Amino acid sequence: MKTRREFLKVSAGGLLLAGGARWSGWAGAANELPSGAIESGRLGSLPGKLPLIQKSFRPPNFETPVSYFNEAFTPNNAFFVRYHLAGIPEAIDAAQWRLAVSGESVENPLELTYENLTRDFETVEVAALCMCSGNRRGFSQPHVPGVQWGHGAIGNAKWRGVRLRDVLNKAGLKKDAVEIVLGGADGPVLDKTPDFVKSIPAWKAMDENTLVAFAMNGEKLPHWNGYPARIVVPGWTATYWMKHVTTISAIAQPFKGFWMNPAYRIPKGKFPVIDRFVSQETDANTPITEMVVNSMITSPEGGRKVRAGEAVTVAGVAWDGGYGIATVEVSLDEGKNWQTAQLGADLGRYSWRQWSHRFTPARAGRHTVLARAINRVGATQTFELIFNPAGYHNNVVQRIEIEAT
Ligand SMILES: Nc1nc2c(c(=O)[nH]1)N[C@H]1C(S)=C(S)[C@@H](COP(=O)(O)O)O[C@H]1N2
Ligand SMILES: [Mo]
Repeated sequence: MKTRREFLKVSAGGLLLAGGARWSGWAGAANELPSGAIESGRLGSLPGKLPLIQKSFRPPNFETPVSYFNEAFTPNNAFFVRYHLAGIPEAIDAAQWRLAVSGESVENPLELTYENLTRDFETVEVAALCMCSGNRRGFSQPHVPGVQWGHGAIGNAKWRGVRLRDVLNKAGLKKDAVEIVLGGADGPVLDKTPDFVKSIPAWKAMDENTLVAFAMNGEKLPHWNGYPARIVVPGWTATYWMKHVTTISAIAQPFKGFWMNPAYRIPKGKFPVIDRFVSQETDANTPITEMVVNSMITSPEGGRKVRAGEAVTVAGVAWDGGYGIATVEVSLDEGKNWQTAQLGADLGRYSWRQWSHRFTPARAGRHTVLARAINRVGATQTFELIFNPAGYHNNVVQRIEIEAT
């Protein structure tokens, strides 16, 4: 089998941009976050992407300006980008790419070409939200280390690919498989840095919605979102959604690696999550699994001026780990009374759900709008941050202020 270095050219600096980075200046008011955060941030761009809010350049971490979330599906060229390591192939030739399926818990190790992957299995499509575990980490109080994400380390897309289950079955998955280990084509620049390798429980890998995806919103995956193929784990935070996936390995014991432990852990019992990752649990903590119920106000932008006596539409999106959104409620009086918002089309239980609410500010002055989602298993958002050292699962109720004149 070829090593990944043989078929992937890795640029020494990690990222290679002709002529260097292109700065597009500073984000203006149009990119202000709805919570009124001071988070305007610098816009930067990656080849093939529109200007996005740049959190770091090496490795590339870019978030999507909230205005794009007024669309049900996030455009590929505005979709956020998150990498841990700077050794990212500058381009991958799908004809040279191989996906190795191996491990002690498969009967027949396989190596798939791009053609095998796209032609030898049934193709399916799932609408699913891809959200970084650390989305909104920048709002953590006290501050915690890590990429200081605002609201934009999230995006909704239609993922097309094949079921990971079908690929594993083709390799003859054995009953003793406990975890499926996923590796990608990017790697560390320094030998000391642990390679980004993740595992998921065998049961989640065998879920019919877990995919090896090769298309996103009807197009090939953008390079920065995992071309030519990535893992899609609907309902679970994106840390498991391995990009440029090259290895899938089934093992009969828990996988030990830095990115599974100590990284990506949450304290046990603090969050209302149902999915467990039992083989990785310790007495104190557990790997992050599904997303908690959450929502975001996407328009109008905070601080907007409106006319007293004229109707305004507040809109946004709501999501959870796949149980489905039951209701979104809006409060115009700091949470004393709540009105039911109108829900948009149900695009599938792993997609986010759009919502909107029309109201008329009767008097001039400041109006505060709060929004909260409730899912079909009765979970809702919190008003106080549930603090945790990595800044995960921030589902604090969002608010915007509107000035009526
Ligand atoms: N190969 C590879 N896959 C990866 C990562 C990475 O660093 N390398 N980061 C993961 C994390 S933490 C996130 S949030 C998502 C981000 O997906 P995106 O860059 O397509 O938005 O990719 C996941 N898959
Ligand atoms: Mo992430």
